[in-house]
Amino acid sequence: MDFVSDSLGCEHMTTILTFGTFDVLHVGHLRILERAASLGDRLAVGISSDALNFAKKGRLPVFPQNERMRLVSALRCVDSVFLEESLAQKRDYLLQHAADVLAMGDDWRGRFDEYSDICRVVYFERTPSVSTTEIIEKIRL
Ligand code: C2G
Repeated sequence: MDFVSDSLGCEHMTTILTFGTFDVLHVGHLRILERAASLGDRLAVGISSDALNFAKKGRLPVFPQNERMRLVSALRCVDSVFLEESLAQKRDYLLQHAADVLAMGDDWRGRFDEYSDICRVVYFERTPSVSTTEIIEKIRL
């Protein structure tokens, strides 16, 4: 258990938040979720909606949002999942979940530093040699 003290000196459970599409779930996804979970007591995961993905990447994910949410929420290291509908709402999501830590892969390094006024921001090294895009290409061949 990892407790932190609030301004009154009371201890509370630490909440970690992370975000991602988690399409075609693979070991790189599992590793970042496990490392994020190890930073505190509870891990909540914002799963990018299908619409957000379409806006960001110009294509829909292979697995629809409800299936991606079910898969991620079934992992032992994950306590809860919610739908991330807009990148611009990140601050609201962090506040709603009372996040102590925001954890992301280092492909996002620096991009979320602006939230360090409300939580600790941690970037983990991406797992090399595995990506959803490469898996999709391999299956297509
Ligand atoms: N990841 C990793 N190693 C890989 C692949 C992914 O550590 N080989 C991490 C990414 O760095 C990210 C998380 O797994 O932190 C989810 O990756 P994606 O599903 O690709 O997420 P993305 O589409 O980048 O969405 O608001 C932020 C977005 O929702 C992130």
